[in-house]
Amino acid sequence: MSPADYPRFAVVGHPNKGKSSIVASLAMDDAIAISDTPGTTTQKARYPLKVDGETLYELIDTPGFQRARGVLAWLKAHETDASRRHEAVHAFVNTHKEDARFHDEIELLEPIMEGAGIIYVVDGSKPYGEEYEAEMEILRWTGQPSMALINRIDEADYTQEWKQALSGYFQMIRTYDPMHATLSQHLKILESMAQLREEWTAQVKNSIALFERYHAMMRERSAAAIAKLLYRALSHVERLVLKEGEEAEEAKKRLTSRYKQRLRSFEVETQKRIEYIWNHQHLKKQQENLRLEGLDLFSKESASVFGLTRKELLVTGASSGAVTGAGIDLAFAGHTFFAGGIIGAVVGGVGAYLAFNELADIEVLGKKIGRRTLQMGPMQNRNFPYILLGRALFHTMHVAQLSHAVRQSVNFEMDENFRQQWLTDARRKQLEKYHKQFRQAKKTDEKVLIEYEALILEILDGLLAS
Ligand SMILES: Nc1nc2c(ncn2[C@@H]2O[C@H](COP(=O)(O)OP(=O)(O)O)[C@@H](O)[C@H]2O)c(=O)[nH]1
Ligand SMILES: [Mg+2]
Repeated sequence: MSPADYPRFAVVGHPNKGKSSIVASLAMDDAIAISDTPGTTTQKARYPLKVDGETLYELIDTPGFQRARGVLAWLKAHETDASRRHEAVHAFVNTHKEDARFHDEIELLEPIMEGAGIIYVVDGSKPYGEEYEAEMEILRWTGQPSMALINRIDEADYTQEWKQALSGYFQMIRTYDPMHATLSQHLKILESMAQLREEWTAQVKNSIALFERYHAMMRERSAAAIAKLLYRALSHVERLVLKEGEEAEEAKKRLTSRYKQRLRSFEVETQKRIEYIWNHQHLKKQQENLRLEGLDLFSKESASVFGLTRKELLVTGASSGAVTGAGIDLAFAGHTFFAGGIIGAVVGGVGAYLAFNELADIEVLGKKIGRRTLQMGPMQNRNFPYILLGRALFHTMHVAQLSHAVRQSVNFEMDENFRQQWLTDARRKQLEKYHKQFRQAKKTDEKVLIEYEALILEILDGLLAS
């Protein structure tokens, strides 16, 4: 596909006015170099927006003007005819390609002369000054469609002053804050870009529709990732084979630490995936770890988390003959233990019914049956899913709304009131139906997971719309 097949827009202006930030925001690319140091962008860089392999439009980040007055003086000296100003700029670019003094001007003028529309960026928190006039004049000489974006970097507001100054030079003037722009503000700028040239209108408008679809897809993928996290974390079973002579208490500690680590790693993986979905691969964040300390994983509720595996007991029971079978039957008097079914309730009580040391003493065919495997999970704590889900929703909501121009570390500390924002009693009831299945350690039906995903998406969409 030749570059002329899609609209292109060169983002230009003075150094350090947020050009790269605007490109990062509109291209949804968090890898673009943004810095307090003027002159960070030294080469033009093209950022095509591709959806399903099709380029909808391209944004071109450029270095800032350095010698606008020098360029304008040259242009005026070489102007032959006011109607041929475009050609004068062409001549300037052609004759200065190798001239290091005008490197930045060439970088930014070249794409414009090749047909790109102009997006001129100014800082609306700084007063207008004459030094901008030469830049605007040069851009006017190119004759290309043009729009000015007023970006207020600081508190002060000179927007009105700027609007007046810009109005003589640009077809359109808009305000845009790349650090906080919402999806709808982003789409509004695209609407304006679509109006710049008739030939571009259909394609850029089409990109708006595709963009909305793309956004919906990102929300869906996020919901799927969150659903998978909850399923994995709730159904996860961690097993540990006891070492010869190892105390159960010690093993229990090891197992607990492994189990917790695993749950945390599920969360970390999911967050990475969500950040990837929203093109925030380079995100730096401050965030508290998933806290599992207060959860009492060995509470009565979580009776099944600690004990021998069901299979192991079944094997033992079936093969051990009278002595052990009778012994264990005795120990679990009255429970239909080997028939299965209530294993969770019983195993949690193993310690009580039969101390681990006693269990270790029972031998079958020369092998000790006790103290061999400990098991933790599936998660029985009833509050845990809501903690994990709350954290995932909070994280996703913020990543989805985070500007791609942000380079500093983002604080993801969850505020106390967040739970009230999404977890009503009715929601909890809906969710609990699934969480209950996930913690039953049986393989959950794909259909159930899809239903659960849809429920998570509904919650996420609600949060993103509010
Ligand atoms: N607070 C704030 N900072 C901004 C905004 N736009 C840009 N910046 C900061 O201004 C500096 C220069 O931005 P950059 O995009 O690199 O400007 P460029 O030189 O025009 O490409 C960076 O430190 C940005 O983080 C804004 O809207 N608000
Ligand atoms: Mg830059």
